[in-house]
Amino acid sequence: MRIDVVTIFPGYFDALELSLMGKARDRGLIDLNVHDLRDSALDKHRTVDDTPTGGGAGMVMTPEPWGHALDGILAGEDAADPLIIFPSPAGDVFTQAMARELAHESHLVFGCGRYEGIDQRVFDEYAERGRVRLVSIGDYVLNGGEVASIAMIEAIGRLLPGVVGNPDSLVEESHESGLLEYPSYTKPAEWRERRVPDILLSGNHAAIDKWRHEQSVERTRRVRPDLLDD
Ligand code: JCK
Repeated sequence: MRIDVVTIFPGYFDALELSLMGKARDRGLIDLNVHDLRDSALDKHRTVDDTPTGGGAGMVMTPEPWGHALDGILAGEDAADPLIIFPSPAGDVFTQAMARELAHESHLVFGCGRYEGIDQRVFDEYAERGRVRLVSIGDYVLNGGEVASIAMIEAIGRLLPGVVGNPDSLVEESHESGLLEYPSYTKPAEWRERRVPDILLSGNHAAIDKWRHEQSVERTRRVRPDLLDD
């Protein structure tokens, strides 16, 4: 999968070089390209924002640098191939189901806004020329699209075949209980007078599976009853 990111803060994406994504990249599974939007600015001050037309607080990202940056990334691409994702508080909410869909894409482009957001005509232009989605990672306010893009890239990246070290963990997930995870334990069997539940030391795998399922259901009922509604 090819991933392009357009941002005024390329340094945020250094986090993706670490661990999981670094491996995926080394193995040629993810081709991540981070572009500094300011390199597409027209003036010597590399300006990317201006006052909101019609008035109001804050600044809005101007369309010209976005047009230049995105045209460069999309040059020579079939318009149907890349999917441009703009993280936005006004977007569809990102879910595991959406991550699974996006993991089938061959080329994702993340456009990271800042300030009060991006001039509407940028979305309109690229939606007319190809595929565009506005996506939110949840109902809280961030300062820009970078952290949202990193969360989405990590969630999508770990679903690509060969990315996660232990494929069993994805097989388990793919059973898709829709439940929260059961509590996990490792060695030692006793720590600060806290024992690992006896059942997990019993060697009875049917009983362990049943116990874990019950723990998942109980935890979901307590913390996220909305997940049990369907
Ligand atoms: C992209 C700029 C900052 C902050 C105005 C929004 C009522 C507009 C996001 N889950 C998420 N939360 N925030 C973002 C996100 C924030 C962004 C940008 C994504 C670009 N900002 C900003 C406040 C507003 N308010 C609610 C008015 C922009 C995602 N994904």
